[in-house]
Amino acid sequence: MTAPTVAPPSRERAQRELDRLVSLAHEHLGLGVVYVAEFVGGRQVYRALAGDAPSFGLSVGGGGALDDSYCARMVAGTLPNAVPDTAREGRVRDLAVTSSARIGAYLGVPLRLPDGDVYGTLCALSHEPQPDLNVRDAKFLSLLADFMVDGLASERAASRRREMLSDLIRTRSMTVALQPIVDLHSGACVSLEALARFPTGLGSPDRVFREAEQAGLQFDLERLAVQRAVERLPSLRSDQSLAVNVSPAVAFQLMPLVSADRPLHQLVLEITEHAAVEDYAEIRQWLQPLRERGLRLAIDDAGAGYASLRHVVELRPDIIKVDRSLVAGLESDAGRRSAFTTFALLALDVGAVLIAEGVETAAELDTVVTLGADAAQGYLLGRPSTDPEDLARWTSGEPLLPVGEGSGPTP
Ligand code: G
Ligand code: MN
Repeated sequence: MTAPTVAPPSRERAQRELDRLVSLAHEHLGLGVVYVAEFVGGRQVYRALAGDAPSFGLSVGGGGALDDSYCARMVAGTLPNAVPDTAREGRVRDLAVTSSARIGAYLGVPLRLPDGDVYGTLCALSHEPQPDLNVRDAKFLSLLADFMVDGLASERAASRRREMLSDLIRTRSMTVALQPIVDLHSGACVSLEALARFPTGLGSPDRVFREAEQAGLQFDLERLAVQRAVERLPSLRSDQSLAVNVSPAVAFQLMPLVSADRPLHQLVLEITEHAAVEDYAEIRQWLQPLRERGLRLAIDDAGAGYASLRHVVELRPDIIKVDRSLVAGLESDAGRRSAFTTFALLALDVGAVLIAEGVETAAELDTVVTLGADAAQGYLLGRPSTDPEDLARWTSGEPLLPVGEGSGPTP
C-alpha cells in the first residue's frame, strides 16, 4: 500500500486566486506580461504570471536581484508607478534589464500587507512603449493589489506555521502525557492513553494536529506521536495497555511502525472519528494481521460525530469509547443516558468493551456504571499528566477506585 500524498489545499486555493487576479489584470491592460513578485532576502521571486513571460525572462519561482530593479525603485518612490516609455525615463533607461528584457513600458504597484510590511509588487511590462499608460492604470492595478494582500498575508502566515511544524517534527519536539483508564469492576488502571503535548505557544494539541493536516504534514506528525507514545510502553506494567490515537487516513500508513516481530497485546489503536472513512475494506485488510498479533482497536469519541456508528459496524472494534459530550451531566439528562445506552447495547452486541470518556464527577461515574460501562477515563480518575509521580501511582497496581462487594465502585 502506498501512502497517498496529501497536498495542502489552502496553498493551492490561494495560488489559484492569485493566478485569477493576475490573468484579469493581463486581459484588462493588454500589456505583454503581468506578474506578482515577492521580495525575499534582497531578491524578487515571481509568484504568479500571465502573458508572454518567457520573452521577458520571467518564470514562476524564478527571480532576480532587487538592486537595480524597477520594482525596488518604484517601492522606494524613486520611480513613478507608470513609465509609458522607458527610453524617456532617465532612471531606468540605462539599466541592463531594460535592454536585456527589452522593456519599453512599465506599470507597478506595491503589495503592502495589512501589517504594513511590503510583500512585493504587482507589475506589468510591455516590449513597446505605451504612450497611453497613466495614473488610472496604476489605480486599477492598486485595486487588484488590495484584493490580493489578504490572501498573501494568510498564505505567508500559513507558510510560517508550516515551517514551524516541519521544525517541530524534525526536532521531535513533542512530549506525551498519559491519562489513566480505570476498570470499573476491579478499580485498577488497566490502560493509559497517550496524548501528545507540544511546546507552549503553539496552541492546543487539537489545533496543532489540524494545522498539520492543512499543511500536508498529518502523516509525519501522527507518526511522531505514535513513535513517542510507543517509547513509553516499557514504563507500563505488563497487564496494562497503551492507547494511541490515529486518524483513519493515517492508520494504515503506520504499518511499518508496528510491523516489528513482537506481540502487540499491549497496544490499543484509537481511531478518531472526526473524519469519514472512505475505504473500510482497506483499513480492515491492514488491521487484520495486526489484530491477529494482539493489537486492539478502539473507536474514539463515539457519539461525537456522524461516523461512529458506521465505524463500529464496519470495523468491529474491541473497545468503544463514548465521547465526553454524551457523558457530561448524563445523570440528569435522559437523552444523554439513552444515547449512552445505545452504545452500551452496541458494545454488548459486537463484544466490545465500553469506556466512558471525560468522567468529571462522582454522579457521572455512578451513572455510567449503572448503564453498563466497563471502564472510565476522565479528570475524576486522573488528568493527563507528564509527572513521573502520577505514572508511578498509575503503574503501581493499586486500585485507583475503591471497589465494593458488587460489580461497581461504592458510592
Ligand atoms: O479525543 P480524545 O478522547 O482522545 O481526547 C482526549 C482529550 O480529552 C485530551 O485532550 C484530554 O486532555 C481531554 N480530557 C480527558 N479527560 C477529560 C475530562 O474529564 N474532561 C474534559 N473536559 N476533558 C478531558
Ligand atoms: Mn483518544
